[in-house]
Amino acid sequence: MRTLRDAAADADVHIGAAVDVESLRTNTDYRETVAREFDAVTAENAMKWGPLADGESGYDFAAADDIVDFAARHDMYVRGHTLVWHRMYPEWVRPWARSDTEMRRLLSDHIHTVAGRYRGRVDAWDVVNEAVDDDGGLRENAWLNALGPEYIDRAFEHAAAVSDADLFYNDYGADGLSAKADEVYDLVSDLVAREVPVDGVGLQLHVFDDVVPPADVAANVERLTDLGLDVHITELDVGIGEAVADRDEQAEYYYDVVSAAVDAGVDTVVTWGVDDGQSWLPARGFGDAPLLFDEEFRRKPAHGAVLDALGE
Ligand code: 9MR
Repeated sequence: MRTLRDAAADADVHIGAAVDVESLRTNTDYRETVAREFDAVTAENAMKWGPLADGESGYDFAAADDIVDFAARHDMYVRGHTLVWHRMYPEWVRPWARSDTEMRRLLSDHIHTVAGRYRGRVDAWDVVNEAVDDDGGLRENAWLNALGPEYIDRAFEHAAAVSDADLFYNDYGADGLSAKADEVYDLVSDLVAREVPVDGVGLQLHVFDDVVPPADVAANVERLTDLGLDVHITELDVGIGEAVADRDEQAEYYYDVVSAAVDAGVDTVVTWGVDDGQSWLPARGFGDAPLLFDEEFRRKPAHGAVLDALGE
């Protein structure tokens, strides 16, 4: 039976999933599904600073290494997620108790350590994640407080110094045409104009309260690629509930949005999880069964829809 990865190879794009390291280690169905169907992975949590360095005793790369090794064994493209984020950094960072100079050094050390370790093994990094505030402007966070807006430049420069991966800015709510999408566009245009080493933009595309019109996604992708940037869909999921009513409508939307994105120039599409049994969306009350496989790892209509979208 034709797999997503077969279709992606023919279309010369990558199709990926965010993976959970425990499931990869312990669940055979999960592991076999990922290896068979996808040719790209993102660590759903294992490469975030918190999970990498929770204790005071330094970094523990066991989980992240397992994912990268799995990807290498199965000849997969790896998206690293994420170096700089306002959430999920270790408690010991304690930004409020540090000088601006210490924060500057921490940012540099962290990026050198992690992006440096995976040089040659991670193909794309989400260097900065979710830096734009939902109400406009840059989001208030520890890095903005300590370094000002230039923390974004520094993050990309540090990553470029130690990594040969493509370097991405990644955000949510900036997928189609919206005020926030305009802010992200302005942010990355400015980075490009100032020759900050950014290579791409990740559009997360979590869909749950309202569908994002596929034509708007295409228009946004086109204006970003016109800047010379690569565009990935990085965290696709479509919750059943408010946005789509059932599995058939869900499949239809997956088809429309993946076709539109790929036609507009997206070369990597990653779903935020593998099976409906494990997804952040239902857990947060944001819609049900959002992925391509059900909790028994059976293919859903959405799987066929993505297969068709890639096949054209
Ligand atoms: O899916 C992730 C969930 O397991 C974590 O608890 C959460 C907090 O770290 O992050 C979720 O992933 C987020 C991603 O890293 C960034 N974009 C939004 C994703 C969903 O919240």
